[in-house]
Amino acid sequence: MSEQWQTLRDGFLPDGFLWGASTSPHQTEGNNTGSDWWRMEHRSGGRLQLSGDAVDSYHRYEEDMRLLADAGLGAYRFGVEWARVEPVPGEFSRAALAHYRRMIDTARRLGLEPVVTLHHFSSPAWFADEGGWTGPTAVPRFTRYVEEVCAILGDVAWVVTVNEPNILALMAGHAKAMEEGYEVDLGADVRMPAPDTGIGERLVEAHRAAVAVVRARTSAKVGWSVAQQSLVPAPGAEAAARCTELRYAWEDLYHHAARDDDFLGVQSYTSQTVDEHGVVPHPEHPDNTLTGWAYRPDALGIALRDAWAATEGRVPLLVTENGIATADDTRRIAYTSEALRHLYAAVAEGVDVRGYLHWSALDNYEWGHWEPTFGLIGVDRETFTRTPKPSLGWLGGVARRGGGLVG
Ligand code: IFM
Repeated sequence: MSEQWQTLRDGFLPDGFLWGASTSPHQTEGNNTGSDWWRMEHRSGGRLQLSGDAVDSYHRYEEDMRLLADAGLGAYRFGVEWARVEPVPGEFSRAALAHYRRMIDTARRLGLEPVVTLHHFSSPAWFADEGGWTGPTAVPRFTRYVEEVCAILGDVAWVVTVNEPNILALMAGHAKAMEEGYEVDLGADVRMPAPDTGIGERLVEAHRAAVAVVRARTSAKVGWSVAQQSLVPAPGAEAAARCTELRYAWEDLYHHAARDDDFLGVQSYTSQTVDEHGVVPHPEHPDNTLTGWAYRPDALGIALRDAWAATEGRVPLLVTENGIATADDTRRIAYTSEALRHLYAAVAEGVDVRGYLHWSALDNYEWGHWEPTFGLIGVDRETFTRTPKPSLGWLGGVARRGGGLVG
């Protein structure tokens, strides 16, 4: 790809383009003891590593934010943890809400635009006991929680209702299958079944209810964020037909539901081929990342174009996650600069992209595992000392140059 993006022309990216990084509560806060994920970790018989203290961001969020701001970034995406806000059905914790309000205020004071996620994979354990996303109370329970959180979101500009509803649908499907006694293998080397569209439709219902509440009670732009698969058909009509079918279950169901939203969050890591049998597992390759995914920085360009087409070019896109699990920070910089080149190429074609939030601000708990490290900042899990990696300074420099890739 050409070097034309090293210095960007003024006005190439929209005014107010957000440059930042993302986290989620369960992966960083620590001791999320009331959540379904905490319980699942402890019941997994060692299959899942424990989140424990995570990286103690519940107490150290100011330090995390300051590192991002000092590096030159201007936005921080973080989440509100439902299990803390509503520890018992119908009982809301004023102290937990005040905590998240302090996070919003701290971000603003440090010059970071807060992007707030209302649900990022984890739910209260009691919600799981009521049947979770497939149970009868899912939509009213979630809506009620969102109403309470809106009390602290009045001046927040960006709200994500549900993080990766397509992966949440997949997880809810797996949880149901496990309850019914089936073995579930989530490895990168297996042919994954597509998310259950019935569960997806339930999540669409919850999202729509949440959007209505957020719009009625705040001035925020509201949307949700989809885990883009960047599926590409293998040659042949059968593979093309299968790809269209799978694209619906994996992402278009969620894109179509976003057509009237204020923005759509795009989350991209890799791309996969679809053949007539389904999504082809990532082939073994020395370049594969620590999550076993193929090294595909070009996936971001595919993801942005797919999301733009599926929302009929009428919903602005915000990259709410993009990154790589690697222990080699030089690789993180290489991956991210290549991904940004693909983002710029999509913008040059007319795709409306409003920001880039890297996953992740910190090395954190990768849903059952600690080994895949996505962070711009390393964390010593004994002392919780934060060590910024060169990639943090590099991305901050890109932000300061308005997207220019070279200093
Ligand atoms: O860590 C996750 C995040 O919680 C959701 N999107 C993908 C990331 C990397 O797997």
